[in-house]
Amino acid sequence: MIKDFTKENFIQEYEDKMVELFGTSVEIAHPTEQYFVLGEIVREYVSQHWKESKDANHLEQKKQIYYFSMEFLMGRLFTNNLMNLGIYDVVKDGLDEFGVDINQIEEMESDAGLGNGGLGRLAACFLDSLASTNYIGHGNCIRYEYGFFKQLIVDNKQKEVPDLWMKLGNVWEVKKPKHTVQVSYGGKIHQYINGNGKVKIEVRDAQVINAVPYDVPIVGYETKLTNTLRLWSAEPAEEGLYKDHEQYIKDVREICNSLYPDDSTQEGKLLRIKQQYFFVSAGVHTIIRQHLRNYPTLDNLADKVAIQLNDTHPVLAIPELMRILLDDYEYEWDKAWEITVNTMAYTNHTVLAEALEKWPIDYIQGLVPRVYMIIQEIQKRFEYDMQHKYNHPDFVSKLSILKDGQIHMAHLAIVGSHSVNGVASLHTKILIEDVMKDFYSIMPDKFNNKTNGITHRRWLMYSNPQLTKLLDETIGDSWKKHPEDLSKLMEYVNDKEVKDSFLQVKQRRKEILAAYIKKVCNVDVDVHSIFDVQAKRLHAYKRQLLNVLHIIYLYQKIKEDKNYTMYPRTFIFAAKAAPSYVFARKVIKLINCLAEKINNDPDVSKYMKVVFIPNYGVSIAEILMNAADVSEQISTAGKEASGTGNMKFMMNGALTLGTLDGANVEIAEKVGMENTEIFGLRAEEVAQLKYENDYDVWDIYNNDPEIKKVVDSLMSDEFSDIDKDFATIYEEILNKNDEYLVLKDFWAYHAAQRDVERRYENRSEWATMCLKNIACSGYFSSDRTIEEYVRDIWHAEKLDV
Ligand code: HBZ
Repeated sequence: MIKDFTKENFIQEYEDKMVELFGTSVEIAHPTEQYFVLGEIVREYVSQHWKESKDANHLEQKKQIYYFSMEFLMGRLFTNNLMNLGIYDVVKDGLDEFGVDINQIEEMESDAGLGNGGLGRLAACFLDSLASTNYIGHGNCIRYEYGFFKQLIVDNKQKEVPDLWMKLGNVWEVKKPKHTVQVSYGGKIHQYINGNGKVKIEVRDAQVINAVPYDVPIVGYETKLTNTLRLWSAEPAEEGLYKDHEQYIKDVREICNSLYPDDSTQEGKLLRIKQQYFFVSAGVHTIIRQHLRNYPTLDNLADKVAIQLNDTHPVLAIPELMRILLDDYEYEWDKAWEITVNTMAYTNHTVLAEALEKWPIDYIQGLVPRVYMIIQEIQKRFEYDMQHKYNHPDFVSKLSILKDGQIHMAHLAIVGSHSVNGVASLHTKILIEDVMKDFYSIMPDKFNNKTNGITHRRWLMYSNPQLTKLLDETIGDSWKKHPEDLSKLMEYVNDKEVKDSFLQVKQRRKEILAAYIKKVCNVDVDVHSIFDVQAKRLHAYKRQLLNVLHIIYLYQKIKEDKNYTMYPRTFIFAAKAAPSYVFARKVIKLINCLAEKINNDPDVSKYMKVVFIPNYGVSIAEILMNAADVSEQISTAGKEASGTGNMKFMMNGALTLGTLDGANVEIAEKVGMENTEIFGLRAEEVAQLKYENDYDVWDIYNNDPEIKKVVDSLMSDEFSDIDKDFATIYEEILNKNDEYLVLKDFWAYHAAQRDVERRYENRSEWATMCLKNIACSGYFSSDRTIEEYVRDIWHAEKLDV
């Protein structure tokens, strides 16, 4: 709680600020004015902490952690910041006095949607946990003008429109022009011998672009420590304007225009690399500048700085740091390499071959020629070393960074970092035993697991105040600082009163979600039905299709058999598809078509409704996850690196209906298999099937009339006015031999769904099971994950502000 932040002081300040900024009085101010005034006041308070944090940081000279990520899916910051500062209630009461509803102000804020999905949200959770556990952790990213697209559903199809997240400005950011750095592209390499007889390398005639930082304060929970998320924006540099200034301005503009411009084309790829180099180069420059302000040398950089690379997107940081050490600070290669490797650590988030980044050599060479020279040198030395040690050309070639005209970014990341981690234990096992086994065999010590986590503050305390209250009343509030204390709830899992209260809380959350569904989808859902939620990016391996085909199966059953009954269920989906991903878009259309058909058919809609909530993002997740009874985590085993949605559902008392994939494995371990609904092939079985080529989808299709009927419905006009509208999906299953084993797992999934119904009917046991899930979810707080990164990789110390 901030000293002197009383209701009276707040009211006075609010009135004064309103006059100062807008020359109006609170009573007649527009909601946007209310929003800005409140933002301004809160930012001023935060700034005081920010300053004190920077002072303390400067004085203590603790190790600095930098999280380099092309994405930070922050969501809204208002509630989070007010709550973390401990001033939410004072502000709410103060606003009440003016007749201003705090919720209305909260709703004004746009989600900072600077990310695609799990990887970006993980970065945001990590920032919250770093500050809340008292570590200095800076985020480094791009200030995208437009975040991830806004999804509309028009004629049952996904339509993308730009996400104007900054249309009202961004109350949290502070522009810091004095910390501008320059980033160079292209140019010609020039080598010469300097006065000391040393070979010097310079890039001449490069295109220079200014990188201007915007800093966003990251407020920790019940601590003064306030960290910084630095978002880089591109601006023209004076000297860049001298030739072809129109083209130059265009080049500058496009860098920060939007998140992941389509990279299926050459221009898309080039732009993507430009973006990556932009924030990485700016970030590394700043780190060096900052370090040299505190120390006379860069020799101790790795002792004082840890850079975590969130997937391969920021991996150019490795050759960039080398470049600066070699060219600007005249380090010898070996010393520069030692510093670089000891500073860098890499997190992998996928085992899907198509998602592992590879860039054409000539693109990188053209865009950043000196960086490319360094990558070549890294490759040459690494190859020499390996050849020397193993004398096995085939083996060495498998490890190559440069291969087939491409740069394998993951290989560069592994070679250039001292730590490589997966994000759940199964995922790390697959990296070690399969995807990266050759690297593991020669550098086993680098590899480690860091199971993901989520901030229990945003995902439980703030988004589910009803459950928070129940927990506080039952087990006290130590879990807020020490999430592992949620385990105290184990004592109450059979307590009738607690169970009833939990069911009431869940009911309330379902009503809140139902009201939202009514508002945005105009569908009435039964709050006594089972809320079954699948919310995540749309991708074949996540198998939304399995869920959808099962709904078609139920639909057909109900239609053909008058006696077929089932426990009422609301199937809720939320997902964005990559704009160029044809199959994923079709699945979205299929879900929406099914919803239309089913919800309007009285025979069927008495048993089930289907809802597709558009524009899934952080704010929607905040009302969706905690209203779920069933959490669908049904990826093909071995494909989902971790998942983090699964943890949010669990923490809010939903049953995981899932395969043994990603972090589901650890969820099942912690809470016990009997408190989950696990089904389907295991990762080893999937691997075995593929390895032995022992699966033929046509066997199932031809011999199982019920499945055939479901699949054939995709080729009829049953769910769409357009004939064979879903042929793409049909072909995806049958012509690609059911790559993600949807049909193979179909009956196991159906049996699991039947079992869910059976269990749900026993309300008392269901409540016990949900409470056990909550009690065992403390492990999945990102506070725990951060402590593990600190212990094993970063070796940083806490800062006392
Ligand atoms: O990272 C996700 C994983 O799929 C998920 O299992 C895991 O829980 C999460 C956090 O570790 N991966 C992503 O979100 N990946 C991307 O969004 C991505 C974005 C651009 C790319 C590749 C992947 O070029």
